[in-house]
Amino acid sequence: MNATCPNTTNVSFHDYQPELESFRHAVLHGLAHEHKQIPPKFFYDERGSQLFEAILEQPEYYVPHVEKQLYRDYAPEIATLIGAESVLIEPGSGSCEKVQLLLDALRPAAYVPMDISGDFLRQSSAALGETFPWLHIHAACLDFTRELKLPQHVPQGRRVVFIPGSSLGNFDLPEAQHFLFHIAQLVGKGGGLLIGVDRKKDKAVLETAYNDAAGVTADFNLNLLVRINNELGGNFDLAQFAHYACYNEAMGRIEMHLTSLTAQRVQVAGKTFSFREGERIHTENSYKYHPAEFIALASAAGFTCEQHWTDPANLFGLYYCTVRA
Ligand code: AVI
Repeated sequence: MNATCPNTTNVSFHDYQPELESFRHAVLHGLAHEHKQIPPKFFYDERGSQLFEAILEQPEYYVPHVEKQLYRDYAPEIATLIGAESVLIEPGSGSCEKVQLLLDALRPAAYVPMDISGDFLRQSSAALGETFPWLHIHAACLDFTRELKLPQHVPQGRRVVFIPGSSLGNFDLPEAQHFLFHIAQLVGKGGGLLIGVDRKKDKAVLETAYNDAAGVTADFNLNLLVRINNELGGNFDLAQFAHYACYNEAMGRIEMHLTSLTAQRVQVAGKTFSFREGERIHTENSYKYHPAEFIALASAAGFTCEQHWTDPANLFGLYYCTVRA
């Protein structure tokens, strides 16, 4: 279904009606597992999205500040590498905030934001279309982890996928490999990938970033239980669970969990789940990559790294890769 957003003629909206994985199914299945787990995509209800925006403002969570500075510093160089009149594609575009730091330098022929949340995508694309009236926006509402396709009538030009925010880190390694492979297929030979990926670093810096002093990341994590209580008739007592985030050095990832502070039983959707004291629900992994590790991962998916940039403290990596001929 195609429609043009009401107030902006430079924005078209394409709804591929993504199937939403049932929260109920994921929770009942995940809590019945020997190692209790709930996928991180369920963090993002309205309150969860607001809390995530607040995480981005926390001084300890260096990712957005450092990454944005890289775009400010290197936008002209990035634009020279990508070339004019490209088609810039952003899976999981959210608020379309970071791309705005590149658009004036890049002047793409079209921008294709993709998001699973139709309402959010409509709002952010319309706002972007007003700020950049010259930009042709073809918004696609889809689940990019299941299908990665471009709307019809997207102009010709080098296709470049843009993935900021280290979102790749939330995929396990085989999923990350798979995702990069699909991106290579979408952009084709000579097509590009501009991607921000968080780097491995001192454990204390990483753990501080996911345990901010204001407790916003803790609230974000615990909000999952609030969601279960509200949407699935759960009776989690939030005072009996605690946010836990640690760096698993062997796996190269930050892990987030919710720890049961006592032995207890909890009801969800009419089913009972028992927790031992100290038992955890695993809620998120955030993988970190040394530049050589990311470059090898991208290479296995068919990409050559043309250029990479980092900040003076080597916290974050930004990579521009192209698909090998
Ligand atoms: C969305 N994603 C890249 C964030 C991360 O760092 O893995 C999610 C996040 N979780 C806690 N803080 C931020």
